[in-house]
Amino acid sequence: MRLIIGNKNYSSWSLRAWLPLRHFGLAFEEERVALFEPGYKERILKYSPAGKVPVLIDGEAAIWESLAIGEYLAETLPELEMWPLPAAERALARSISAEMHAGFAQLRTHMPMNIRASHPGKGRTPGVEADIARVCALWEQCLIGSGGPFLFGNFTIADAMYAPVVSRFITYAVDLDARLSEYVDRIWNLSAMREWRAAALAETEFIDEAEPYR
Ligand SMILES: N[C@@H](CCC(=O)N[C@@H](CS)C(=O)NCC(=O)O)C(=O)O
Repeated sequence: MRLIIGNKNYSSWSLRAWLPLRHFGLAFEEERVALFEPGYKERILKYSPAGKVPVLIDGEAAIWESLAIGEYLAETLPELEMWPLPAAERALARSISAEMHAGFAQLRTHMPMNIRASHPGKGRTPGVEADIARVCALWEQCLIGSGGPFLFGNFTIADAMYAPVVSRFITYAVDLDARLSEYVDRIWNLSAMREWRAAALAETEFIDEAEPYR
């Protein structure tokens, strides 16, 4: 498999696809396309007519959209149990993953993922506060329901979908109760997440559109 991704510092959608591949120890090559650099769009369009990253290539198949990539991995590698097994939990995991994929626009706009940066307290508009409250409520619901340590017990695609929110909560220093802050630490310190973060810190590109605060 080959995964086409963007800058590790900024590309939250790329992280959502990359994290399960690495966390579950799957063999894949990665191709990093530095977004908004000359020729970047043509490089992505070679793989996907949607022109966005991530894109997963597996033989003849090209899969784009982070959640569709997660679904493809879960379906082709069922033994890895990337979704919870009980149908009701699986439905909840898919619901919150779809909610992330389609929503939280305020959080995504005003608190963009930026692993290298530290912006405590920035971007806290009323809409962002509402998005943060919703994320916290659904994390609490899942962690209490499953008993942890991840949203559905073991690490699933749902955790991957929220990993960039974990990163945002750290960059923008969002206060959390003890249960949620333990969850944030757990995701942040996964070995796959550490690897992604180290690569992000080594990047040097500065994308103006993703940097409202410097
Ligand atoms: N809904 C898509 C979003 C993909 C997306 O917006 N990717 C951004 C990078 S994080 C991108 O490719 N931006 C470059 C562009 O829009 O030209 C997914 O889940 O994969």
